Amino acid sequence: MRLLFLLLFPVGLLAAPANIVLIVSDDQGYRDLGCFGSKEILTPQLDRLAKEGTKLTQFYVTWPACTPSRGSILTGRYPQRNGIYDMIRNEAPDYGYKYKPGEYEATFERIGGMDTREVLLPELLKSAGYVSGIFGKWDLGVHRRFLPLARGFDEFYGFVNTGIDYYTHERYGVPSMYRNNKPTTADKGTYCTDLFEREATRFLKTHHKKPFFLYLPFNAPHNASNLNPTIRAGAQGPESTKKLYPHLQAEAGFTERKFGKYGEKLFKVPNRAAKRLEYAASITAMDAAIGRVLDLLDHYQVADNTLVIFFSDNGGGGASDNTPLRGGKGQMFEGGLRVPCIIRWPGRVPAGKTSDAFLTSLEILPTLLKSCQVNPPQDIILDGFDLLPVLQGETPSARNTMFWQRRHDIGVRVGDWKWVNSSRGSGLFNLKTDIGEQQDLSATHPEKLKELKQHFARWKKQMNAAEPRGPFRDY
Ligand SMILES: [Ca+2]
Repeated sequence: MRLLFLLLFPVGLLAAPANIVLIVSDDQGYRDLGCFGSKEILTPQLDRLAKEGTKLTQFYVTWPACTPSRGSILTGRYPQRNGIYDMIRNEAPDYGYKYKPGEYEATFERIGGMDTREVLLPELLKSAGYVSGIFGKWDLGVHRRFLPLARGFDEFYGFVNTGIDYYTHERYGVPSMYRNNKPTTADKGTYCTDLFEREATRFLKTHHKKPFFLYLPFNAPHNASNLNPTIRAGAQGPESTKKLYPHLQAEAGFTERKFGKYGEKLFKVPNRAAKRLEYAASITAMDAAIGRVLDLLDHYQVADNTLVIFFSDNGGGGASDNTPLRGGKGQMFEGGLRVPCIIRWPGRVPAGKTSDAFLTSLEILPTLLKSCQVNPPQDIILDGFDLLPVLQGETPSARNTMFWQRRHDIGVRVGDWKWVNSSRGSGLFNLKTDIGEQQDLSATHPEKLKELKQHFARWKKQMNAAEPRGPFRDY
């Protein structure tokens, strides 16, 4: 019977390995998409993606800020397991210090990186004949042995550090844009979202006939990493999309304020409306770029065989809206960790549905390996599972626990219960009845609190026993 079936239908049509387009935005708020309830931010293309796919409302990342979250996406492992459990960044520019070039080269931002013993997703896909490209934010190390081409990617155009000015592509005055293994300033002055779109569409034109992995981590709507406090106070949007927000343009202006780290000096900085305007415009520009990538998948008639995943690398900061979640970027409350996520795979993932299953970015790598018909490596512990059967309604989510640690801040979710122990606030919350984490139930539910603490202790023990991985582990 099977033989007859194979004779009647070309094997390729039965189950071709999927193409992947993985789109990650940077610091986008939980509500900062039309399809996640924003009445203000214009995201027609992401809304289209949600209409054609499934929207995930309880999807978490592994860390409330950039670098470790991105490390987990590509390794499928907790930050504490793969060794990147803090930022690869220098704090000194935050305090107004400007590095001399030679001095900067020896700082952690320039020498830190994802442990080379970690196996990243594109490396696994390579064995199955995939071509992989990354266009946008790398954030996992600058030395050649850490750069995308050493980690399985075939092409790279983007910035190596954790944030840049959208136009100069500099990080606190230092050029950060690379093409493959070499720094480049060839496109200085051009809005970077346009450049990532240019490279992504070029990649698709060249490679749409092969199985491909297109990783598109935009920097939008992250703050510009500029030494000038007026610029660095927020994102940067192009004029073309700013004009779509006339109410914010009308209110945009400046205000004067001090920055503790810059001393007593008064700085003229954008007011709330001006910051929101830049932020909103940067999202809408990214949305348009995403639309052109989706159009190209249609044009090449590969959309039906392409798994498109979108989510934000962590919760929204500054000018974002994380409603109804508490807190934001950097925090252990839901606003820092729960992010908007959309998954589209025509015919495989239900269209126009919303899933409230408990899922995380640890599920991304196993899902992609399964979709690409690549066996997971046997000697590596992965922390997630294939989430497609959950979206297909075949099985409930296998995830019942999730753990977060950022320095001394801790977050634990077990079932509907969440325990937060952090410098920004603490408590035991029932997310089922209190999504905003307003009511601390630790006094009335001491047994539940004890149970969550025990879960955390077991996880911590497991992470401490994991293979030693750099650069943060104390070994
Ligand atoms: Ca981020």
